[in-house]
Formats: sequence, structure tokens, C-alpha cells
Amino acid sequence: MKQYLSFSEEVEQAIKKNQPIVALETTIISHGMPYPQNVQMAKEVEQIIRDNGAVPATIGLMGGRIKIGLSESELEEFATNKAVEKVSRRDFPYILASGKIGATTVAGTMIAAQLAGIKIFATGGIGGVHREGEITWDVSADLTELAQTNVAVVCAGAKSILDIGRTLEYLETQGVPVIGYKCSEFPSFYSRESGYSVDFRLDTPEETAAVLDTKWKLGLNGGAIIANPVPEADAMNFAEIEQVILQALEEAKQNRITGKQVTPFILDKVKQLTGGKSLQTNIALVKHNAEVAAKIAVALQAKAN
Ligand code: PSU
Ligand code: MN
Repeated sequence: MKQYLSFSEEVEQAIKKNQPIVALETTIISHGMPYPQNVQMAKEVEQIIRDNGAVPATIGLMGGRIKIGLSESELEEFATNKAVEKVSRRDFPYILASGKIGATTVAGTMIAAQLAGIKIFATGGIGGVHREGEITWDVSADLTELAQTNVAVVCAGAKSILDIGRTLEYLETQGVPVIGYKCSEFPSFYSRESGYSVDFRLDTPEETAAVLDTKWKLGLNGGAIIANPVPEADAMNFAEIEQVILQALEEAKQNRITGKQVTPFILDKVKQLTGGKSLQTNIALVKHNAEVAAKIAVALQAKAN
């Protein structure tokens, strides 16, 4: 297994010194946002994690290796190279064996983080059960990964491009705790509300770390969702975004978009239809998640040291 991993100097030092580390994904860079906002966001998010006492480890696949921690030029590569593939669980063997460049999704990043011994991961939103998933069977591999891999995902909930109700039901079946960080309602990415409740509300990094520590000490394998709503000032109106999403979903259907293209297609449409406002909200919530994730990583590391 070790032959497939390669660590940046910063992350290697952090592991040696038992410092808290936060994993970050690359699909959000290569398939989730346009250039140059994507690479700017990636660098800023890393700095926010450092400013909050942890070490960032952005994860991606290159040259047959799973890279844990990327240099600035590697981040730039993920942000600009059109050949970057989107990598979930099923894609690892092909991308690594062929030496292609691959950006990890939430599922892919969880797998790599677990291999590297990293417990906390910050992102924007998770994939889930798509609307009309009962017809298409489009259920993100993020959910099955959360069921089995011991990494906590700090996110702003799930986008309402998804069927949030069915997504939460699936997580319940698979035993994945959905924790509201300073909130009782599950957030829907662009907005702070969704109409659905979280399972447990926690208000501090220490309480959150205690729950995670207890889960894994009990041997209850699998991840957890730490749902951290977008800051009030950056939030979008729930009803307004719903109209945009309905239009984006309709266009995806008309264009017969399927498989791994669905999520990137819809994200791009939403961005176009909101005149870039959704991108601003997206960046703000990722930064907020990075800050909270770093604080939780610090609290969790304090339990281990
Ligand atoms: N949701 C977002 N932004 C994203 C993604 C989801 O708001 O960039 C990405 C994440 O990498 C997530 C993936 O893991 O899309 C889910 O893709 P799919 O639905 O194909 O599993
Ligand atoms: Mn899918």
C-alpha cells in the first residue's frame, strides 16, 4: 500500500510531530469551480487551516501515486488541466495503474485520508441520492464511503440538487451520524435551511471531537457528517435557489447527462444561472468549513497526544 502514497514535506513533518491535519479534496478544484477562482480558493483554504492550528493536506492522484499534500504548482495543475479525471472508489485502480491525473471526490479523499491516517476532512458539500434516484439509481459513492471509512467530513450539508430526505435516510440506514455544528436544521449548501433536522447538535470543537473519538474507540467503523451551515452573510434564499436548481436539472435531463458528469454539469449550470453569485457562496462556505475542521482536528489531536 505504501508504494502508492507520497507525502508533501509539510504533511510528512506534521505526521512525525503528531500535529493535527485536515484533508482537502481536488474534485472541488478541477470539476467544481472555474479557473482562476478554484486555485485561489484552494490556496486560501489551506492558509485558513494553518491559521487555525492544523496542517492542510490536499489530496490528488498523479504519476501513479496518491499525493497527500500538494505544492502550489500541483494545485495549479489540478485547477487548469482539462484532462484531470474525477476519482471515486471505483476509479483508483485505473487512474493509478495508468499514471493519469485524478482529482478525488469526497469518497476518494476519504479513502486516501484513511490510508494516510487523517481523520478530519473539509469540503463544500457531499454527494447523495439524486432527485428521481429511484428511477436513475444515481446515488453518490460518497454515501457508501461514509458507511465504511473512518473520516469525518465537515461540509455545508448537501445541495438541494439532491433528494436531501432520501440522502439522510440512506445515511441513517448506514449508521452515519449527521451532526449539526451550531445548528439543528440540516443545511442545504447555498442556504442554511432544508426542512430536515440533523441527528445531533453540537456547539464546540471539543464536543465534536469527543463524539468522533467515542465512535471510533467503540470500533464503529464509518464516517460522520459535520454539517456547518454557510455563514448568514453569504447564504442564498432557499426558494430562489430552488427555481434555479429545477431549471438546471431540466437542462441536465434534456442533454441526457448521466453518471459522473451529472454533478459537475448541474454545478456549472447553477453558477451560470445565478450570475456567479452561487460561486461566491460556494467559496465562502468552503472557507468556513476549513476553519471549523481545523478546530475539530486540533481538539481530536489533543485527545490522542
Ligand atoms: N457538491 C458540491 N461541489 C462539488 C461536489 C459535490 O457542491 O464539487 C463534488 C464532490 O467532490 C463530491 C462529488 O464528492 O462532487 C460527488 O459527485 P457524484 O455525485 O458524481 O458522486
Ligand atoms: Mn452519480
